[in-house]
Amino acid sequence: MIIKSVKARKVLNSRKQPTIEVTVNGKFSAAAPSGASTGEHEVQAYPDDGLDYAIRFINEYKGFAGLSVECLSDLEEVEAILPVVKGNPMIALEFAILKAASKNKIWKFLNLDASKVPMPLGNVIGGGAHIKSPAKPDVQEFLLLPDTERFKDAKFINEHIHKIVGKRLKVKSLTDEGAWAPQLDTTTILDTLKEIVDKAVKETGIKVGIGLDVASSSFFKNNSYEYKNYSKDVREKKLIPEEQISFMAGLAKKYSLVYIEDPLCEEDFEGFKKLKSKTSTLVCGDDLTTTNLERLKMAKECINAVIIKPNQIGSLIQTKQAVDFALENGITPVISHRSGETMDATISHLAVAWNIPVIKCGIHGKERQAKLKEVLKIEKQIR
Ligand code: 2PG
Ligand code: MG
Repeated sequence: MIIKSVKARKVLNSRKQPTIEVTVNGKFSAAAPSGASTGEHEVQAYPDDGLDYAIRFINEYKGFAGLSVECLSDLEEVEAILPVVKGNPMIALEFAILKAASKNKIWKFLNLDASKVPMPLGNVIGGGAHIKSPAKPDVQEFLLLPDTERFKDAKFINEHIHKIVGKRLKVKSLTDEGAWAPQLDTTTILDTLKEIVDKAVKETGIKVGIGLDVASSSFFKNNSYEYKNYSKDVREKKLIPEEQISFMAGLAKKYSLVYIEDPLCEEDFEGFKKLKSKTSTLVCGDDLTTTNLERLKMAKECINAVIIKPNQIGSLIQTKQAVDFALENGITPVISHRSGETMDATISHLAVAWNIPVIKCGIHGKERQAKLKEVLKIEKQIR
């Protein structure tokens, strides 16, 4: 595919915040998502001069026309010309180029032999940085991870449990990612969720486990984890790192958690390692690793799963390197949406093309459904 034209413009994401959309060759468009609980080590989302500058730069740049893109590594040339618009603009641009090069079949363009679709890790209840209520849960996300043969069944069970949880908790408000936002503490939520999940598994015969994204850096202050909604009886509680590790290991055991993301703060590699040795659940880095190969290398012995968010590193080439490193080292890569999302479903294609076994993309809301439905569509093309 030869690039003929590239146009950028401002659009709104699911949080109604401005983001960048790039269109290549007139009809292949992609937009970048953005996070609320961003890691310290993520690349800057926009250049110092801001989103408008990045849009102007892309629109005025004359060097795209004539570039040929036949495989992923051809994007190296694009990344080399545009170091000034790293972060979100680069990701929107690279996604749009891949769409144009593949005529919207990115998975096939990147990997003709792809044969597996990922399992959806879906957010059913949330708190933390994703809502504003005072009595919100400290933990940012309570997640569901099915284990099924067909994606259809996995999508179904997540949506089924999401509906039951809404009715049971009698909440109307949702987090940015379409998860229920009750005013409850972590263990009360886990008690209820476990009961609902166990019943649903029994009734449907579909396997699904509970996970957490603790996003603990957001409440780690002065060397302790400052809970504001610790348990039914104790509101405020400070845990030092050793206590946080025991608390997390205890939750993993009591609720048979299958996945814990960012249980410790983003600098505590040793803490992750200790927790990993105490539990058989997936211990996942997100703010810890920020899709950065160097940090992933540092975390190699400390985690057995890693979040992959292309806009954390602002380069698809480097994103792929992180995925490959994870796969080669027995670390489960989990490709992920951001809390501020768009209708773009490129991550669904990357999951399939790059053999990523899990996609974290929410359950409820049109931006989350767009990604789930895209996986369903790809599953039909593969089988
Ligand atoms: C996370 C993400 C997505 P954000 O922490 O994993 O769920 O949140 O996009 O706000 O960083
Ligand atoms: Mg996270």
